[in-house]
Amino acid sequence: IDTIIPLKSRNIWNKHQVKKFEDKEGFEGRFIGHVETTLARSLYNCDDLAAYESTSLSVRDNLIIDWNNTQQRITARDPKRVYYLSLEFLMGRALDNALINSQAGSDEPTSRPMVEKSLDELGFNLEDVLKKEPDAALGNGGLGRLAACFIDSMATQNIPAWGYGLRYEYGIFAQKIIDGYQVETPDYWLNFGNPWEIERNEIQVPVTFYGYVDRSDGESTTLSPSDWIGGERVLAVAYDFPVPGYKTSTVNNLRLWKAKPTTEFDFAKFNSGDYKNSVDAQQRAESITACLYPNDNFNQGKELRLKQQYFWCAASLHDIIRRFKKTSRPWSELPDQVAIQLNDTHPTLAVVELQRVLVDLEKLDWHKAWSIVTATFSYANHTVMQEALEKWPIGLFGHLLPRHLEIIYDINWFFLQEVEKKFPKDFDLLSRVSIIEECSPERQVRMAYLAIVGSHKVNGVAELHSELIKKTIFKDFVKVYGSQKFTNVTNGITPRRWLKQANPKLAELIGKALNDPKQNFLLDMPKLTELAKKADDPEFQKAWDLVKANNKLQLADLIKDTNNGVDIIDREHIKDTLFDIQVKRIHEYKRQQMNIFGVIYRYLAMKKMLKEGSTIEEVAKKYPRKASIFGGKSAPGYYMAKLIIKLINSVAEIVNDDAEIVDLLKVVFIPDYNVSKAEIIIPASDLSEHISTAGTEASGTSNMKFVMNGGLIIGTVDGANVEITREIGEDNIFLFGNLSEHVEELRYNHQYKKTELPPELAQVLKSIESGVFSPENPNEFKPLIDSIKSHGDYYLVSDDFESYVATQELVDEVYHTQKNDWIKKSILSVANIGFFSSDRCIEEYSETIWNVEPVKPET
Ligand code: GL7
Repeated sequence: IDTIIPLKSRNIWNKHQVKKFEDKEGFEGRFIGHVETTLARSLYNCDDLAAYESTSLSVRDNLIIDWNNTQQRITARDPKRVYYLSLEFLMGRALDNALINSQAGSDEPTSRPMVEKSLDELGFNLEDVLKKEPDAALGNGGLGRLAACFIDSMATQNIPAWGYGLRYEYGIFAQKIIDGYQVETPDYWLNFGNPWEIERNEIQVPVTFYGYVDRSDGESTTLSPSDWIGGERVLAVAYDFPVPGYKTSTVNNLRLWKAKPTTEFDFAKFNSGDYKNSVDAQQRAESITACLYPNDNFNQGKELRLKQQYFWCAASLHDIIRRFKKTSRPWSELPDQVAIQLNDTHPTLAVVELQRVLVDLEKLDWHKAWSIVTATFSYANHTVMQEALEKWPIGLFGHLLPRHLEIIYDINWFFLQEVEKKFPKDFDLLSRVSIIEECSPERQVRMAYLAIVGSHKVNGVAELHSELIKKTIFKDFVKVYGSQKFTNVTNGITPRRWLKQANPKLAELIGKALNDPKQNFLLDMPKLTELAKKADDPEFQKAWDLVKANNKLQLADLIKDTNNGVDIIDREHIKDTLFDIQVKRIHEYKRQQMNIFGVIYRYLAMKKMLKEGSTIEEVAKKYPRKASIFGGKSAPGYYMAKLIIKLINSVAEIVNDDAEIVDLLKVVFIPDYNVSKAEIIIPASDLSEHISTAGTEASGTSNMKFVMNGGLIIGTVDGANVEITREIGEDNIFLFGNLSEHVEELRYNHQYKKTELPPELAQVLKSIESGVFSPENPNEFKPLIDSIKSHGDYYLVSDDFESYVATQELVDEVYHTQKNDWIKKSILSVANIGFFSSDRCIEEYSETIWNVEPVKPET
């Protein structure tokens, strides 16, 4: 490239080389420059919002310089790259993270303290400025947040990687609680613009839908190059988000696509005065990237969702292929240069699209093309729940993507032949593994099967989960392919956001204890094991406890803010109030209902003691101070989950107002749980609940976040809880409940045998039925009760309730009578949580699945 640019021009560019700011002076110059020119504001009207925007733009300038260098370095070295395709990236806020991850100047490990000082001198408080940023909430829950943690780790480890997703105009809805009910309001997060995105109007990819396949020549078959004559055409415009690594100048890219209409405008309609219809196409195009589907672990099967998926896959693949083609390598080398990771089945159409591009456009032989495709893709499964598995009715599918459906039929045809060769005449097996499900009223495409057949590796997200998929939903594929195709990569979380950013005081304390004031342990989390030496040190325990108490005060502030200024938590007793927290999507399988039943049980028992003449001190001895804190969104159409939210709020109302129990028990529902609230909530937990029915939670990642922040866990033997226990030791976790291998039998018993409710639960359900928590409408919660009593108790609340309650009593005892022991458990847990850094995940994916290596910046 250098030789094409004339020397004169190069000299001018070099003379004006854009430089990063390195110190306070430099930052201030940038800041004021952006206020006055980019924002067209001034000293006299620079408010917190302007300060946020200007700080972001200034920090972004630095990132973009590093971003350019990173991309040039990668282009020059031309290594194998990873593309992480995810429909969700739950990023949260960007500014604080960028300040922590980026270095400016040489002596500070991050640019944060310097910027904080500068802003202070300019008359702003960094914390207030940070709060001006809306969360980028382009995801539902764990799956989307995992993608965000992974791209942080990929940048930190200098992996040449890009994320690809959609730029939703509206992220996950904002949750309001009105009269105890969830009410959804739109999340128009781009209201004030977004300083973190770079609109790339020069990158527009046409994407086609509908239409038909033209085979009028009569010669070709579905296996030979075919002409797809599309109907609707839209454009995908790229928006880039810089992703900075920690303590490295690598800045990777997250590219999100926005749909916009082509300029082909219906002039005939416009001229005939039919203005409304002439802009219809325009509106239809934009609707593709308007909204994130707000379902977690649930497949709704809407055409617009399939459209989103194809739009995103087609645009991303086009981009990936364009980049590959620049290197003029033969197609056979694509898998040596490109690894594409499918985050769940949502991007599985990319498999079909690549086959289409290779066969129809590049004219490769079908089988050559297919071996390139399967060597390029890998697929991560994130759930075993039937209702979450994606299936598309072939009518809908073939209408939207006629050529892709043909290709799927052919992929299936060759796959089934392979199976038939290995297992002749096993027609049952053939129908079980077929990518097309023969079912009434209509046949369906099974996306998970397509993803398996189209990938060279398939992984689950925790050991238990990876074993379960081999034994249940993908059992037949293990038979067909052998078990080598299936592997495990246990999830992880980024310690930069979930320790340093969320809990700076704890990170500092750890840094001191490890003799690592620059906090290099954040890049090498297994180093935390050294902390174990301090677990018995009374001074250290005291400092540890103080950090926790301060975090609890901050959470008390948040609770006050989000509950109309009412101070629910008693600050005087913050240290001896156990903060028991369950924050995650509301779902029957996650069993928030069991948690609130436990709270009711406790409340009833306290009332009973008082009634029978015990003093409040005696009650306090048996049931010491506790705050039961909940948070999480329900899918808007999920009736039972919404009823659980209402029950929690109804219980809160009764319990919190009950003067008789004088603050011994408080119940809180924090509305609109999101990433930035999680950063306040998680560091404040003494105990957190991960109590899914065994075998239902693939991994969970908040369990890791809580432990990394010194909280203990009450949990079932499910998902990553199993490995957390192995790492931190079973003395440091409160496990209870039935094991996954017994779930099937227990469910069977509920269906076909008479089962009794345990008395503890019977009592709780009776109080709900009698209207204690809904005096105006005692029937309000009947569906919740019926699901346990009459509809087979699918989530096995009645089977686990006794051991849950008993384990909670053990928790009380340790927390309130052996506090030093509790703190010791907390320290030991943090000491052994290093395995769950997402850096370790990315290493595993890089080595065992993607076969990529870091490209380090020159130092
Ligand atoms: C999930 C799982 O439910 C969750 O257990 C897991 O931690 C997460 C990331 O692997 O993926 N699967 C899923 O469909 N959603 C999840 O959060 C929405």
